[in-house]
Amino acid sequence: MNPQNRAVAVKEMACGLGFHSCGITDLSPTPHSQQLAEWLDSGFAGTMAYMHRQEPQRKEPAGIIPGANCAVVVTRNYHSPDPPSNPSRGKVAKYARGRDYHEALSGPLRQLADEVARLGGPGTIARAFLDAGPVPERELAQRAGLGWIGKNTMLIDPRAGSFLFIGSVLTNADLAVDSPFEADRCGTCRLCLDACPTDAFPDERVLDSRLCISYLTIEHRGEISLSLASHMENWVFGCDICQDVCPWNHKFAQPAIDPVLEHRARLATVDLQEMAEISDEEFDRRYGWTAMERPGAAGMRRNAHAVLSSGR
Ligand code: B12
Ligand code: SF4
Ligand code: SF4
Repeated sequence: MNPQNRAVAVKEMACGLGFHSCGITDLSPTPHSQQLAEWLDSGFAGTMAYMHRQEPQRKEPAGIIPGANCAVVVTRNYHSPDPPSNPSRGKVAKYARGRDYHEALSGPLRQLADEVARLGGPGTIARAFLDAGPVPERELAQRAGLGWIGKNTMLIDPRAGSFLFIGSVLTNADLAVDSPFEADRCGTCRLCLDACPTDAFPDERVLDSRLCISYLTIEHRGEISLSLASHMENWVFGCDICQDVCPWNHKFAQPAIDPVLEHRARLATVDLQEMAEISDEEFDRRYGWTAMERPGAAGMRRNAHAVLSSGR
């Protein structure tokens, strides 16, 4: 099989495994390493120390897996319709309304990696990644032709919007690469920048995590200051505002009907009072299988308290 046919076979497999799109790129150094360095130097990673540790590999992704020189990048739709808003309930970001995505997508991604290894022949390296590890996922997705980086920093697919997970398989298989997605389809729009309730965008395509509700409710340890809590707009886990306002999502995002992600409508919101008082055992029983396990019971009690005490 030649590299073109091999790439077609990989993409067919990705489609059969339920991925929305698949593109292939090489692992040459990122042309945006300066943006990453400036972001880290400005302190915009907050307490996410791993982002500093991973800097060299994110800038030179060929160093992630010795021998791998190519990335098969896939996206998976996780869009989920929002229930009517209710002031007594806290909002959960769309990506977390089902089984923890790291776990849910590890099976299909491993199957894709196995197929890449099979097509590459004996001695082929093929390692799957999703969100964990030093892979500059949005950067590689853009280079693999899957979409552009919006002013809200999200990868946006012109046919599906931005409610997409990004996964990748790093490999040394000989695969034909795709052209990057060069266009910037944001134009003069700046709806996301203006809608952010905490003013977390110091500039277009630059996010100060320390001000982002997603960071505060998921990654941050310790209390959430009252000045930020008062802008949380009932989000208790993650935040979708800068995507919800995006015209590309209004026009093209479709609810994911994906048995692998196991979305449940009841997980879209939580009772704030109940969450503020939930026991560790009850939390594990109800939410232990979801991405809310990352902040855990203590983190989610803190988030609910922050929203309740903010005088919404
Ligand atoms: C750290 C992190 C966060 C942090 C910081 C986010 C940020 N914008 O940097 C916090 C906790 C705030 C966060 C929040 C969310 N995250 Co997050 N996060 C990550 C993680 C682990 C690293 C991101 C990163 O490298 N940040 C550093 C900055 C400097 O990098 P960057 O914004 O990605 O920019 C790079 C490129 O875009 C490029 N670049 C910069 N400017 C330009 C300009 C052009 C023209 C081009 C082409 C490229 C380019 O250079 C940069 C350096 O490589 C990735 C997974 C991964 N392994 O990469 C997930 C990831 C980005 N997160 C994801 C998601 C889903 C979210 C949330 C939507 C979750 C939620 N609902 O609450 C929010 C979205 C908030 C937002 N607007 O970004 C998805 C995004 C999928 C997509 N369609 O883009 C990822 C890819 C995880 C995954 N595998 O699916 N996240
Ligand atoms: S996720 Fe929410 S808080 Fe974070 S940048 Fe987007 S709108 Fe602002
Ligand atoms: S809201 Fe507008 S500026 Fe922001 S990402 Fe979408 S199209 Fe781009």
